[in-house]
Amino acid sequence: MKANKSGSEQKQKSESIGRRGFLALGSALAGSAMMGGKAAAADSYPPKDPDWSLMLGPGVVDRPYGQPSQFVKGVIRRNVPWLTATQESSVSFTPLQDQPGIITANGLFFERYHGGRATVDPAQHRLMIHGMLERPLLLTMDDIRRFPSVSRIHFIECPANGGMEWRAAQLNSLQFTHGMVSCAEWTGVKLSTLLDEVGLKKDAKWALVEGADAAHMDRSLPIEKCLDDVLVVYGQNGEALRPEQGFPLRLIVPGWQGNVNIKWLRRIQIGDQPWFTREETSKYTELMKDGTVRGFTWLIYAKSVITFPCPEKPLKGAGIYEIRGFAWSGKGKVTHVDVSTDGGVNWERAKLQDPVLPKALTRFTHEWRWDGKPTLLQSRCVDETGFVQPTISELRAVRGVNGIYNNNAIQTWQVKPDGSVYDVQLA
Ligand SMILES: Nc1nc2c(c(=O)[nH]1)N[C@H]1C(S)=C(S)[C@@H](COP(=O)(O)O)O[C@H]1N2
Ligand SMILES: [Mo]
Repeated sequence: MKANKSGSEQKQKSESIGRRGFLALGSALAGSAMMGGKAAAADSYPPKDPDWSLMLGPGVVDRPYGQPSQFVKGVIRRNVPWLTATQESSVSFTPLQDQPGIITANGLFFERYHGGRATVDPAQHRLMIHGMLERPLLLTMDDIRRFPSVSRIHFIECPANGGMEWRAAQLNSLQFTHGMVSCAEWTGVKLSTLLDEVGLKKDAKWALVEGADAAHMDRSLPIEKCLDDVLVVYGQNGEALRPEQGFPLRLIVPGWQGNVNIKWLRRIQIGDQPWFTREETSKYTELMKDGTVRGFTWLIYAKSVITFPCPEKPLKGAGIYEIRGFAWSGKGKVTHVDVSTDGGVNWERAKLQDPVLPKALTRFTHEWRWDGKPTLLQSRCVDETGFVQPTISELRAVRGVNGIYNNNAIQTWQVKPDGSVYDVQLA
């Protein structure tokens, strides 16, 4: 890049200059690798033929079920050992720092169990629909597959995502601060289709949905939501639902807290009032600043996070980078994401990458020239209802710090001169 361009000219042409800058960086890195300790590896660089191109590889069905490359190690779900007393009532986190697109690989989808991962035989599994309706039903998996089907891409986020960061930044890791969100393409039946089949009675206002795991996890859902976009799914990203996600059948409640997305779904009871189950009294309520408790806080509000750079993915020297991240909202589509490279003083509009889908992870990118100085990176999501992702101070002013759930605060990553990145909070 020429050094003698005026500031305004550089700004106008930042797109094209940026692109050339990226390329220059690429060749510089290759050059330094050749001169460094990796000289031997240069024997395999083009135009020479590397060893692996001089012999046949394993043939088809060498691995009847595919796996990631043996060189992709460490891209795995992880847990925080001190967080829970047992592994059966616990959570593992998605490595968002290594997720390139909006779909989470099935093997990396975060897990949240209240009673461990149930092993359910699909031939023995039944879904019972009963209560205030005309025709109660006991459905087999074959029955469920005969109904008209739909496929939708939606995130699931546990509202405890970020719950360890209410008082202070304490986990120096994107995987642990944000990895309780994942996104998949789900295939199954609209719950409204099933409810149409059973015929709701006039006073039907609520549904109790219950799982077949040891926790028998159950939640009350308002009938309006059930008739809107709730799905009963058996397919996940091109294959059967994974056991971790509730094989053979789970509920998807788009944009609502993870815990209402009941896995190993076995029962739907229709009634005229909520059940006030353990999960909506003792659990999944929020202790507010004034000592009152909020319940039935179902919605996931607008949220975003920068996934590159992040603590797991530091910067390698000053230069041009593409800041990358995900944004999502339980209210609908993400309309824009702003990025700040100076701790929230100035904001620039990031690019949203297709597809931009309602209640799905949405990818954003932003070109940035890092001057090598310490700085603070942030992203801020705005959804189609105009809701703006808040700062942690704004959230604390309303909710205090007693709660665990629904921390959708703007994340701040501190970049140090050596390129390392830290989880911090601004006062
Ligand atoms: N039956 C049953 N359903 C359940 C749970 C459970 O423990 N049992 N956990 C809930 C919680 S708290 C969350 S956040 C989501 C997590 O879904 P995932 O494990 O597929 O990521 O499932 C929900 N559905
Ligand atoms: Mo959850």
